[in-house]
Amino acid sequence: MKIFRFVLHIPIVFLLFSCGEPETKSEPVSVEKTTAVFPHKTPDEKPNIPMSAATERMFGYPGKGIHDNELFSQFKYTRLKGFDYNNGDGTVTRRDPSRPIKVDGKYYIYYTKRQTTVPPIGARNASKTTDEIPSTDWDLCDIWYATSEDGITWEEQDIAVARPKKPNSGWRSVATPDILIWKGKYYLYYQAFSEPSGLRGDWCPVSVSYADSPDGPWTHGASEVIPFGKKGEWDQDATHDPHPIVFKGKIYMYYKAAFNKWPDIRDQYAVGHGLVIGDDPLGPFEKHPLNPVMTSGHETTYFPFKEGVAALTIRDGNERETMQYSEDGVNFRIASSLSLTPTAAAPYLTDAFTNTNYGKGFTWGLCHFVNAGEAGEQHSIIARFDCDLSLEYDNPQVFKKSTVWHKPDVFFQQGFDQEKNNTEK
Ligand code: AAL
Repeated sequence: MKIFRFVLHIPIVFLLFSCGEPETKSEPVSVEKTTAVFPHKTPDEKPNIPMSAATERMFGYPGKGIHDNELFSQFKYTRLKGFDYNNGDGTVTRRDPSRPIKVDGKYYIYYTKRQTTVPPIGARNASKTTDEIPSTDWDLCDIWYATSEDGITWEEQDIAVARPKKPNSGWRSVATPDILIWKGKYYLYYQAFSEPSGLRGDWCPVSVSYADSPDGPWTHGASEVIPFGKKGEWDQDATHDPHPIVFKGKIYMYYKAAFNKWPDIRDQYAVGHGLVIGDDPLGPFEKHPLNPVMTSGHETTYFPFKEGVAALTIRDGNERETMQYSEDGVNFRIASSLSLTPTAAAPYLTDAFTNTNYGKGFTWGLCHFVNAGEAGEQHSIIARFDCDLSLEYDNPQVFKKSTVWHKPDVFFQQGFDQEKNNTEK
């Protein structure tokens, strides 16, 4: 480690004046004072000098600044072609895409699709739903799939996993799928609702279906593959966003649970991510004793990165809008702070399931926008994002800039009703 020591020779001249006395000039006294000031050129390694907490932290990130931080990127968005949304009237939604996989030169994605006669009436009105009227945007859904040659123009294929017959788990809705490739077979994990979302909360277990081909047919493999927590535990009634990767020869499946929420303390809503580990895709999976392993974020986005696992942590919690990294897939630390992050990000990864010991990251993926409708949040669309979170790609001019300037309108859209809020602050 380089040691930076700056010895300042400070010549201090004492001028003595005394009234009435003949003016005398003292000899200049040279006082040698040893001090250390942070240098103008950022050192490659942490200097051995006293530093403030913020300066110390500078040396804990994967780069000295965002320009050389492989876990920092801006995000650029592109509308997808090929999906019809019935003129945005709220009766068709596509959301929560799986990570794309590439098989025989074609990308495949799986996603939640709702096609209902009316838009959702909201979680709070869940008791008023029928077999035709959805509560939330992800109520009364099936899992569909689409393929693409370029990741921009998609061709919707068919239902991959349909709602099973009542009373099987998922009869009300199947949603929020993600994929695993394990020993040549394909596994889809998804939320299986047996009641309208919102009735007791966003209550659902996770099911898995498997197939020999990405085109299916899919066979139901198991229900409740991620065990709920016991009553009183953080994940007592929600296991959302199942998100498997292969790490250290095992299936590491991250999932989300919202706690502090229904029915009584909604306003203190918190999100945690847990980890279950297994070596059979149909289970059993064992919960990590340190769960939740992440206490910010929303939908799960985890990927093998270098020797460890990185996570894109959006939306909720004190550490929202950050990229995080851990050597062990369990103990995450902030690697960078982000803006305009993709919601429900599903990156295209070439090494999510290869048991790599040096993850490479990604340059694009899919995400969703939940407020695509003109009049509110009645339907979602899937979109594409591009970024530079890959060890094999560098485009600092586009992706490593610290600021993206938005037009004033973007800010004014977040209006503040001065009258309604009675401006006295
Ligand atoms: C999301 C996900 C889960 C929730 C709902 C649908 O985007 O976190 O899937 O249940 O919202």
